[in-house]
Amino acid sequence: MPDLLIIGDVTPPMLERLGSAFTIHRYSEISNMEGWLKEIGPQIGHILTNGHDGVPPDLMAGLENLKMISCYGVGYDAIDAAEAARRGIIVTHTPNVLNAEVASTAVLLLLACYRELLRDEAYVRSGDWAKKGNAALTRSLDNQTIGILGMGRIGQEIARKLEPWSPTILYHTRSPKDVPYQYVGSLEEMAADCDALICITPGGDATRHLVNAKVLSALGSKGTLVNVSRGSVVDEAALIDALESGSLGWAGLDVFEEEPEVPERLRALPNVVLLPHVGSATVETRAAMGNLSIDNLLEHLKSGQGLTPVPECQ
Ligand code: NAP
Ligand code: 8YV
Repeated sequence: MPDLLIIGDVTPPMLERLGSAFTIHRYSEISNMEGWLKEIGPQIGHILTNGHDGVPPDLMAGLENLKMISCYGVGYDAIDAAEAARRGIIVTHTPNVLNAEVASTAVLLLLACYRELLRDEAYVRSGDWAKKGNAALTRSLDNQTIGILGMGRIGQEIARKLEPWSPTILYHTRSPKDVPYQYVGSLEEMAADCDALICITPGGDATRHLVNAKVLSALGSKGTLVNVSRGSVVDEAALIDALESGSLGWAGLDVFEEEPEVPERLRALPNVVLLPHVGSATVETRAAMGNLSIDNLLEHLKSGQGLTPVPECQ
Protein backbone atom coordinates (compact mmCIF):
# COMPACT_ATOMS: atom_id res chain seq x y z
CA MET A 1 0.00 0.00 0.00
CA PRO A 2 1.19 3.59 -0.64
CA ASP A 3 2.57 5.56 2.31
CA LEU A 4 0.65 8.46 3.88
CA LEU A 5 1.98 10.92 6.47
CA ILE A 6 -0.72 12.28 8.80
CA ILE A 7 -0.02 15.65 10.44
CA GLY A 8 -2.35 16.65 13.30
CA ASP A 9 -5.51 15.06 14.67
CA VAL A 10 -7.89 12.89 12.66
CA THR A 11 -11.05 11.16 13.87
CA PRO A 12 -11.24 7.35 14.39
CA PRO A 13 -13.57 6.87 11.36
CA MET A 14 -11.08 8.80 9.21
CA LEU A 15 -8.23 6.64 10.47
CA GLU A 16 -10.18 3.48 9.70
CA ARG A 17 -10.91 4.62 6.13
CA LEU A 18 -7.32 5.73 5.56
CA GLY A 19 -5.94 2.48 7.00
CA SER A 20 -7.60 0.41 4.28
CA ALA A 21 -5.84 2.36 1.49
CA PHE A 22 -2.52 3.55 2.96
CA THR A 23 0.36 2.54 5.21
CA ILE A 24 0.07 5.26 7.82
CA HIS A 25 2.87 7.29 9.41
CA ARG A 26 2.11 9.86 12.14
CA TYR A 27 4.11 13.11 12.24
CA SER A 28 3.61 13.29 16.01
CA GLU A 29 5.45 9.95 16.41
CA ILE A 30 8.64 10.97 14.56
CA SER A 31 11.43 11.44 17.11
CA ASN A 32 14.43 11.75 14.80
CA MET A 33 13.38 13.80 11.75
CA GLU A 34 16.71 13.53 9.94
CA GLY A 35 16.79 9.74 10.21
CA TRP A 36 13.08 9.45 9.35
CA LEU A 37 13.49 11.60 6.23
CA LYS A 38 16.34 9.34 5.04
CA GLU A 39 14.66 6.03 5.84
CA ILE A 40 10.92 6.67 5.22
CA GLY A 41 10.85 10.09 3.48
CA PRO A 42 11.38 8.79 -0.09
CA GLN A 43 8.29 6.54 0.27
CA ILE A 44 5.94 9.40 1.19
CA GLY A 45 3.78 10.45 -1.75
CA HIS A 46 0.80 11.79 0.22
CA ILE A 47 0.22 14.00 3.27
CA LEU A 48 -3.02 14.57 5.15
CA THR A 49 -2.87 17.70 7.31
CA ASN A 50 -5.17 20.49 8.49
CA GLY A 51 -5.41 24.27 8.23
CA HIS A 52 -3.73 24.84 11.58
CA ASP A 53 -0.73 22.49 11.41
CA GLY A 54 -0.15 22.84 7.67
CA VAL A 55 3.13 21.37 6.38
CA PRO A 56 6.40 22.67 7.91
CA PRO A 57 8.56 24.04 5.02
CA ASP A 58 11.58 21.87 6.02
CA LEU A 59 9.46 18.75 5.90
CA MET A 60 8.00 19.62 2.50
CA ALA A 61 11.50 20.35 1.16
CA GLY A 62 12.75 16.98 2.48
CA LEU A 63 10.03 14.88 0.83
CA GLU A 64 11.34 14.46 -2.73
CA ASN A 65 8.52 12.18 -3.93
CA LEU A 66 5.59 14.09 -2.43
CA LYS A 67 2.65 14.23 -4.89
CA MET A 68 -0.33 15.43 -2.88
CA ILE A 69 -1.14 17.41 0.27
CA SER A 70 -4.77 16.99 1.32
CA CYS A 71 -5.92 19.63 3.81
CA TYR A 72 -8.70 18.66 6.23
CA GLY A 73 -10.12 22.20 6.26
CA VAL A 74 -10.80 24.98 3.74
CA GLY A 75 -8.17 27.49 4.93
CA TYR A 76 -4.69 26.46 3.76
CA ASP A 77 -2.57 29.49 4.76
CA ALA A 78 -0.28 27.16 6.77
CA ILE A 79 0.67 25.30 3.56
CA ASP A 80 2.99 26.89 0.98
CA ALA A 81 0.68 26.20 -1.96
CA ALA A 82 2.74 28.30 -4.39
CA GLU A 83 5.85 26.19 -3.67
CA ALA A 84 3.78 23.01 -3.92
CA ALA A 85 2.39 24.10 -7.30
CA ARG A 86 5.93 24.90 -8.48
CA ARG A 87 6.98 21.33 -7.61
CA GLY A 88 3.86 19.80 -9.22
CA ILE A 89 2.44 18.76 -5.84
CA ILE A 90 -1.38 18.99 -5.74
CA VAL A 91 -2.84 20.72 -2.67
CA THR A 92 -6.53 20.06 -1.99
CA HIS A 93 -8.88 21.44 0.67
CA THR A 94 -12.50 21.09 1.83
CA PRO A 95 -14.56 24.01 0.49
CA ASN A 96 -18.36 24.29 0.90
CA VAL A 97 -19.03 21.30 3.19
CA LEU A 98 -18.38 23.52 6.25
CA ASN A 99 -20.06 26.76 5.09
CA ALA A 100 -23.23 26.31 7.14
CA GLU A 101 -21.42 25.28 10.35
CA VAL A 102 -18.92 28.14 10.31
CA ALA A 103 -21.74 30.58 9.52
CA SER A 104 -23.69 29.22 12.52
CA THR A 105 -20.62 29.82 14.70
CA ALA A 106 -20.42 33.44 13.52
CA VAL A 107 -24.11 33.98 14.35
CA LEU A 108 -23.64 32.24 17.72
CA LEU A 109 -20.78 34.62 18.64
CA LEU A 110 -22.73 37.66 17.46
CA LEU A 111 -25.83 36.74 19.47
CA ALA A 112 -23.74 35.85 22.53
CA CYS A 113 -22.17 39.34 22.44
CA TYR A 114 -25.42 41.23 21.82
CA ARG A 115 -27.44 39.32 24.45
CA GLU A 116 -24.58 39.05 27.00
CA LEU A 117 -25.04 35.28 27.10
CA LEU A 118 -22.00 34.58 29.26
CA ARG A 119 -22.68 37.40 31.76
CA ASP A 120 -26.32 36.38 32.21
CA GLU A 121 -25.54 32.68 32.41
CA ALA A 122 -23.02 33.42 35.18
CA TYR A 123 -25.68 35.56 36.90
CA VAL A 124 -27.94 32.54 37.28
CA ARG A 125 -25.16 30.08 38.21
CA SER A 126 -23.70 32.33 40.90
CA GLY A 127 -27.05 32.77 42.68
CA ASP A 128 -26.89 36.56 42.03
CA TRP A 129 -30.33 36.55 40.34
CA ALA A 130 -32.03 35.59 43.62
CA LYS A 131 -29.77 37.90 45.65
CA LYS A 132 -29.60 41.01 43.41
CA GLY A 133 -32.76 40.95 41.28
CA ASN A 134 -33.26 40.94 37.53
CA ALA A 135 -30.26 41.06 35.20
CA ALA A 136 -29.36 44.29 33.39
CA LEU A 137 -30.89 44.75 29.94
CA THR A 138 -28.93 43.72 26.84
CA ARG A 139 -29.01 44.83 23.17
CA SER A 140 -31.20 43.52 20.34
CA LEU A 141 -29.61 41.98 17.25
CA ASP A 142 -32.69 42.95 15.21
CA ASN A 143 -32.33 45.57 12.45
CA GLN A 144 -28.57 46.06 12.81
CA THR A 145 -26.16 47.12 10.09
CA ILE A 146 -23.68 44.26 9.75
CA GLY A 147 -20.44 44.55 7.78
CA ILE A 148 -18.93 41.34 6.42
CA LEU A 149 -15.21 41.34 5.57
CA GLY A 150 -14.93 38.53 2.97
CA MET A 151 -17.98 37.60 0.84
CA GLY A 152 -16.97 34.16 -0.43
CA ARG A 153 -18.56 30.77 0.26
CA ILE A 154 -18.83 31.25 4.04
CA GLY A 155 -19.41 35.03 4.01
CA GLN A 156 -22.46 34.53 1.77
CA GLU A 157 -23.80 31.80 4.07
CA ILE A 158 -23.36 34.11 7.10
CA ALA A 159 -25.38 36.83 5.30
CA ARG A 160 -28.14 34.29 4.52
CA LYS A 161 -28.21 32.97 8.09
CA LEU A 162 -28.58 36.52 9.46
CA GLU A 163 -31.78 37.17 7.44
CA PRO A 164 -34.23 36.40 10.32
CA TRP A 165 -32.73 39.38 12.21
CA SER A 166 -33.55 41.76 9.30
CA PRO A 167 -30.06 43.27 8.98
CA THR A 168 -28.71 45.75 6.48
CA ILE A 169 -25.67 43.92 5.10
CA LEU A 170 -22.57 45.72 3.85
CA TYR A 171 -19.47 43.89 2.67
CA HIS A 172 -15.85 44.56 1.80
CA THR A 173 -13.64 42.45 -0.48
CA ARG A 174 -10.98 43.35 -3.04
CA SER A 175 -13.50 43.05 -5.91
CA PRO A 176 -17.33 43.36 -5.81
CA LYS A 177 -19.39 40.17 -5.94
CA ASP A 178 -22.73 39.32 -7.55
CA VAL A 179 -24.66 39.41 -4.25
CA PRO A 180 -27.68 41.45 -3.08
CA TYR A 181 -25.65 43.39 -0.49
CA GLN A 182 -23.96 46.78 -0.56
CA TYR A 183 -20.26 46.77 -1.52
CA VAL A 184 -17.97 49.19 0.34
CA GLY A 185 -14.52 49.75 -1.18
CA SER A 186 -12.91 50.89 2.09
CA LEU A 187 -12.87 48.64 5.15
CA GLU A 188 -12.49 51.63 7.48
CA GLU A 189 -15.54 53.32 5.94
CA MET A 190 -17.55 50.12 6.27
CA ALA A 191 -16.54 49.77 9.92
CA ALA A 192 -17.71 53.34 10.60
CA ASP A 193 -21.08 52.58 9.00
CA CYS A 194 -21.85 49.29 10.75
CA ASP A 195 -22.89 48.08 14.21
CA ALA A 196 -21.04 44.78 13.91
CA LEU A 197 -18.16 43.60 11.72
CA ILE A 198 -17.71 39.90 10.90
CA CYS A 199 -14.34 38.70 9.49
CA ILE A 200 -14.34 35.72 7.13
CA THR A 201 -11.42 36.16 4.69
CA PRO A 202 -8.54 33.68 4.29
CA GLY A 203 -5.46 34.17 6.49
CA GLY A 204 -1.89 34.72 5.22
CA ASP A 205 0.19 37.75 4.28
CA ALA A 206 -2.45 39.37 2.04
CA THR A 207 -4.93 39.79 4.91
CA ARG A 208 -2.53 40.27 7.89
CA HIS A 209 -3.86 42.92 10.30
CA LEU A 210 -6.50 44.15 7.82
CA VAL A 211 -8.51 44.90 10.97
CA ASN A 212 -6.14 47.39 12.59
CA ALA A 213 -6.48 50.11 15.25
CA LYS A 214 -8.13 52.52 12.77
CA VAL A 215 -10.77 49.98 11.72
CA LEU A 216 -11.50 49.09 15.37
CA SER A 217 -11.79 52.76 16.30
CA ALA A 218 -14.19 53.30 13.35
CA LEU A 219 -16.32 50.38 14.57
CA GLY A 220 -16.52 52.23 17.86
CA SER A 221 -17.58 51.92 21.48
CA LYS A 222 -21.00 50.46 20.57
CA GLY A 223 -19.52 48.17 17.94
CA THR A 224 -19.04 44.39 17.95
CA LEU A 225 -16.26 42.48 16.17
CA VAL A 226 -16.67 38.80 15.31
CA ASN A 227 -13.67 36.91 13.91
CA VAL A 228 -14.14 33.40 12.49
CA SER A 229 -11.44 33.76 9.81
CA ARG A 230 -7.84 33.57 11.07
CA GLY A 231 -6.27 35.29 14.09
CA SER A 232 -3.76 37.00 11.79
CA VAL A 233 -6.52 39.06 10.12
CA VAL A 234 -6.99 41.16 13.29
CA ASP A 235 -4.23 43.12 15.06
CA GLU A 236 -4.73 41.37 18.42
CA ALA A 237 -2.69 43.89 20.45
CA ALA A 238 -4.78 46.77 19.04
CA LEU A 239 -7.94 44.75 19.67
CA ILE A 240 -7.07 44.21 23.34
CA ASP A 241 -6.26 47.94 23.80
CA ALA A 242 -9.58 48.90 22.19
CA LEU A 243 -11.63 46.45 24.27
CA GLU A 244 -9.86 47.47 27.51
CA SER A 245 -10.35 51.19 26.92
CA GLY A 246 -13.95 50.75 25.75
CA SER A 247 -13.22 52.33 22.35
CA LEU A 248 -14.55 49.02 20.97
CA GLY A 249 -17.63 47.53 22.63
CA TRP A 250 -17.53 43.75 22.27
CA ALA A 251 -15.70 40.93 20.48
CA GLY A 252 -16.62 37.32 19.70
CA LEU A 253 -13.53 35.39 18.67
CA ASP A 254 -13.03 31.84 17.39
CA VAL A 255 -9.45 32.42 16.21
CA PHE A 256 -6.30 34.02 17.68
CA GLU A 257 -2.87 35.12 16.50
CA GLU A 258 -0.87 32.52 18.48
CA GLU A 259 -3.33 29.60 18.86
CA PRO A 260 -3.75 27.86 21.23
CA GLU A 261 -2.16 30.65 23.30
CA VAL A 262 -4.63 33.41 24.12
CA PRO A 263 -3.23 36.49 25.89
CA GLU A 264 -4.10 36.77 29.58
CA ARG A 265 -5.33 40.36 29.03
CA LEU A 266 -7.84 39.12 26.46
CA ARG A 267 -8.99 36.23 28.67
CA ALA A 268 -9.56 38.65 31.57
CA LEU A 269 -11.99 40.91 29.66
CA PRO A 270 -15.73 40.80 30.42
CA ASN A 271 -16.77 42.09 26.96
CA VAL A 272 -15.50 39.11 24.92
CA VAL A 273 -16.76 35.66 24.01
CA LEU A 274 -13.86 33.30 23.27
CA LEU A 275 -14.01 29.94 21.46
CA PRO A 276 -11.09 27.53 20.84
CA HIS A 277 -11.21 27.54 16.99
CA VAL A 278 -14.33 25.37 16.75
CA GLY A 279 -16.04 27.06 13.79
CA SER A 280 -16.48 23.76 11.95
CA ALA A 281 -16.06 21.43 14.91
CA THR A 282 -19.25 19.36 14.99
CA VAL A 283 -19.38 15.60 14.48
CA GLU A 284 -21.46 16.03 11.33
CA THR A 285 -19.35 18.71 9.63
CA ARG A 286 -16.01 17.17 10.57
CA ALA A 287 -17.27 13.85 9.09
CA ALA A 288 -18.08 15.64 5.81
CA MET A 289 -14.69 17.42 5.84
CA GLY A 290 -12.88 14.20 6.73
CA ASN A 291 -14.59 12.29 3.92
CA LEU A 292 -13.78 14.98 1.34
CA SER A 293 -10.14 15.14 2.43
CA ILE A 294 -9.89 11.33 2.07
CA ASP A 295 -11.84 11.30 -1.24
CA ASN A 296 -9.19 13.69 -2.56
CA LEU A 297 -6.40 11.27 -1.58
CA LEU A 298 -8.19 8.26 -3.08
CA GLU A 299 -8.96 10.15 -6.30
CA HIS A 300 -5.26 10.93 -6.60
CA LEU A 301 -4.37 7.24 -6.25
CA LYS A 302 -6.88 6.47 -9.03
CA SER A 303 -6.42 9.31 -11.52
CA GLY A 304 -3.45 11.41 -10.39
CA GLN A 305 -5.87 14.36 -9.84
CA GLY A 306 -7.57 15.95 -6.85
CA LEU A 307 -11.33 16.59 -6.53
CA THR A 308 -11.12 20.00 -4.84
CA PRO A 309 -7.68 21.50 -5.52
CA VAL A 310 -6.81 24.96 -4.13
CA PRO A 311 -6.70 27.75 -6.79
CA GLU A 312 -2.86 27.67 -6.98
CA CYS A 313 -3.01 24.02 -8.10
CA GLN A 314 -5.89 24.21 -10.60
P1 NAP B 1 -13.52 32.02 -0.07
O1 NAP B 1 -14.76 31.46 -0.67
O2 NAP B 1 -12.25 31.94 -0.81
O3 NAP B 1 -13.81 33.57 0.31
C1 NAP B 1 -12.84 34.44 0.73
C2 NAP B 1 -13.37 35.87 0.62
O4 NAP B 1 -12.40 36.76 1.19
C3 NAP B 1 -13.62 36.33 -0.80
O5 NAP B 1 -14.82 37.04 -0.88
C4 NAP B 1 -12.43 37.24 -1.12
O6 NAP B 1 -12.80 38.23 -2.05
C5 NAP B 1 -12.16 37.83 0.28
N1 NAP B 1 -10.77 38.29 0.43
C6 NAP B 1 -9.64 37.60 0.17
N2 NAP B 1 -8.56 38.36 0.38
C7 NAP B 1 -9.02 39.58 0.76
C8 NAP B 1 -8.40 40.81 1.11
N3 NAP B 1 -7.06 40.95 1.10
N4 NAP B 1 -9.19 41.85 1.46
C9 NAP B 1 -10.52 41.73 1.49
N5 NAP B 1 -11.18 40.59 1.17
C10 NAP B 1 -10.43 39.53 0.80
O7 NAP B 1 -13.24 31.35 1.33
P2 NAP B 1 -14.26 30.66 2.35
O8 NAP B 1 -14.51 29.26 1.97
O9 NAP B 1 -15.43 31.57 2.54
O10 NAP B 1 -13.34 30.63 3.69
C11 NAP B 1 -12.82 31.82 4.19
C12 NAP B 1 -11.83 31.54 5.31
O11 NAP B 1 -12.51 31.24 6.51
C13 NAP B 1 -10.88 30.36 5.15
O12 NAP B 1 -9.81 30.64 4.28
C14 NAP B 1 -10.41 30.13 6.58
O13 NAP B 1 -9.28 30.93 6.86
C15 NAP B 1 -11.59 30.63 7.41
N6 NAP B 1 -12.28 29.51 8.09
C16 NAP B 1 -12.29 29.47 9.45
C17 NAP B 1 -12.94 28.43 10.09
C18 NAP B 1 -12.99 28.34 11.58
O14 NAP B 1 -13.04 27.24 12.10
N7 NAP B 1 -13.02 29.44 12.28
C19 NAP B 1 -13.53 27.40 9.35
C20 NAP B 1 -13.51 27.48 7.97
C21 NAP B 1 -12.87 28.54 7.35
P3 NAP B 1 -11.69 38.96 -2.99
O15 NAP B 1 -10.81 37.87 -3.53
O16 NAP B 1 -12.49 39.69 -4.04
O17 NAP B 1 -10.97 39.91 -2.12
C1 8YV C 1 -10.50 23.61 10.96
C2 8YV C 1 -10.66 25.78 9.63
O1 8YV C 1 -10.47 23.87 12.34
O2 8YV C 1 -11.38 24.87 7.58
C3 8YV C 1 -10.70 25.72 8.15
O3 8YV C 1 -10.06 26.59 7.53
O4 8YV C 1 -10.13 26.67 10.22
C4 8YV C 1 -11.33 24.72 10.41
O5 8YV C 1 -12.41 24.19 9.74
C5 8YV C 1 -9.04 23.47 10.61
O6 8YV C 1 -8.79 23.30 9.28
C6 8YV C 1 -8.46 22.25 11.33
O7 8YV C 1 -9.01 21.05 10.78
